[in-house]
Amino acid sequence: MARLEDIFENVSGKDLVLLGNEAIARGIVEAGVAGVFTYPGTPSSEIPNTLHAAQPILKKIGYELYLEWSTNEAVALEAAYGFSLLGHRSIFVCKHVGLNVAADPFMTLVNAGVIGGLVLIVAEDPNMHSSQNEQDNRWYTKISNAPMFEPSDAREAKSMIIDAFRVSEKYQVPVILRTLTRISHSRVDVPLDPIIFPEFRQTIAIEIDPRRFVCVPSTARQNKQRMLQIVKDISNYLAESPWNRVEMGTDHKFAFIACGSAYIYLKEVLHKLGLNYPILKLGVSHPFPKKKVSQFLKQCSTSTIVVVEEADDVLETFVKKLAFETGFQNKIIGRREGITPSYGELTVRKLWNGFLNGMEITRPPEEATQKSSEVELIFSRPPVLCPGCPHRATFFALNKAVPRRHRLVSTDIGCYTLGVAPPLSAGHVCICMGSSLGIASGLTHSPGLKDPVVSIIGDSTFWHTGLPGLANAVYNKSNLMLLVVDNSATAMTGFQPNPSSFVSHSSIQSLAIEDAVRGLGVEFMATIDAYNPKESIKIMKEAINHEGVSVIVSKGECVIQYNRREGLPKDTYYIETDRCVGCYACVHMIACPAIMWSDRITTEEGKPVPVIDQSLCTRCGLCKEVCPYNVIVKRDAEEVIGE
Ligand SMILES: Cc1ncc(C[n+]2csc(CCOP(=O)(O)OP(=O)(O)O)c2C)c(N)n1
Repeated sequence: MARLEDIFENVSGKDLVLLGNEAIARGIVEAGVAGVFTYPGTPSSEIPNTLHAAQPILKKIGYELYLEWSTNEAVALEAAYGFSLLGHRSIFVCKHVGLNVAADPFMTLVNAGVIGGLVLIVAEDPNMHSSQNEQDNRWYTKISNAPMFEPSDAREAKSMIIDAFRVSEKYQVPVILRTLTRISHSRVDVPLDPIIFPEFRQTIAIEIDPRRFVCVPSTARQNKQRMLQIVKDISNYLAESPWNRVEMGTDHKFAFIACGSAYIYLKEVLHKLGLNYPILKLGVSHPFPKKKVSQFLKQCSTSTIVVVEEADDVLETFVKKLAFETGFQNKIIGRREGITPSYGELTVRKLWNGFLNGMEITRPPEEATQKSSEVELIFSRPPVLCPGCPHRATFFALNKAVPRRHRLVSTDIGCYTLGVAPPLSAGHVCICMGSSLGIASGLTHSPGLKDPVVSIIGDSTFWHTGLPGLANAVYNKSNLMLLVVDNSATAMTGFQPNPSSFVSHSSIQSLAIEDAVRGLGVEFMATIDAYNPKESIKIMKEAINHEGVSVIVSKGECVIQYNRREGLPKDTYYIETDRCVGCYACVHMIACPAIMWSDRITTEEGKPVPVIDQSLCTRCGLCKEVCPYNVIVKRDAEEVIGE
């Protein structure tokens, strides 16, 4: 792993092995970006995380970088836009669904255009390793007209950033750079280029012309025309872009058009099969490089054209449309012929199989087939709440206060979504960030509702898109109980701060969720300690019986964040196995991963006894609260581990 000092060293010509997102972070600095605006989301989070950690190093070499974790992606994009209006280069970073949140400002600001360069780095997650959906954001280029760069690997991603800014500034449009999980999360050898120091331009010379930037209908009409002209101009400019290049081949039965990481997989499969066909590799996919593609189609007049891309059949659609318009008669194959999968992540193996099926290529020698199946060795490991997670304690109390069978729970996106699994079973519905309150509110007004409605939201999600839902519930007199599970972190994506986390990334005073709740006119509001279930159960029972919106803020810091800062508590918890009767309440009620079966000890009746794995236990003590026979006791950790 490269050290931050090395990643941001003010040198060029040196090679470093970098994580894709580290390379992108370096590329941002090489492009002289002055402002970074983001809301975290896998697989993009390490880009701002790396830059944030590097801020002191950058400061030492005289590079001033403003970085903020905004409350949500729409706000982040708007802030990045505002920052760039004074002529500075700014970057917006999000995961693919983040662009949905930011879509409203995005769609209009593309037409109004930018002054300083503005690049949107949007990271997609095919196969939904850490996401609620799979979506191909290349469609956004079609509906917005924004140009898009599509790197194949981290090296290209880094180099494309500076070019994306050149296009953005030359044509005064925001530009998207599309990355994918495998680009962001794999390590490659990356050459460092010189760092450009942000020029803080004279703000006086910049004119923010209301006739362009205040998007009332008359302005919007002009802006749309402006944008359409820009698309034409960019198409001409990009026709010669070195990012769209042809690699000639020796065989001509097939010819390939590929983009993104699919290009890398294509190269590997061709290599393994010992094939050598021409490839048109597209690095700037929008505006669709018509001239380049029609030239290629002409050159490959005897070939079947194979389109290889990850996610949807976007490129294939455009190539087929162009072929129709230009009268190109040869076969064009891709998704429909099973070359690439219709959902999930593209892999070398899937492409390999696609070739064998869709292109009728003869089965390769045994050795090569074995190599292509290596990827299958990855185990599937479903995520669970960590040992000691405060959300587990809150859901345990909820189950005691409002029985599972007699409630409807609208949950939200964060670590707490994992509480949906039994035995906690804290969730019936979850769609996207911030949706818990809107859905809960709708449920309460739906005729025939019999059970009380509970909504669950995390602290980061509360600020992200929870507030409008809460205002709506209060205003429309919904009868629901909201549990804000406040762990003082945006934990699921790696502990980025949010407005109410007390571990702030700046000297800014954090905001209180309770103040916001009170400000919205909620009549029943209480704060509980997540690790004090007795008190929590009592308050939850009162809240659920309250007519109208009741809000409980359940506070318990994320145990990983806490233990990293403070270390493990001195005392741990221990099951006195000789007194255990084998009721399994600790197992069945909280399902803590640190509690496991002993392979040696049994009760008098011969039932296996649970034990606490001290290497996993974070010493939260919830199991002690749960045990009806008081056989779980607090003891000095050193003594227990020494036994
Ligand atoms: C629109 C959108 N942006 C970002 C994400 C990524 N994301 C998933 S969970 C999460 C963090 C939620 O934090 P919080 O609500 O505090 O819950 P915690 O994980 O701390 O329990 C984020 C940012 C997403 N799924 N959707």
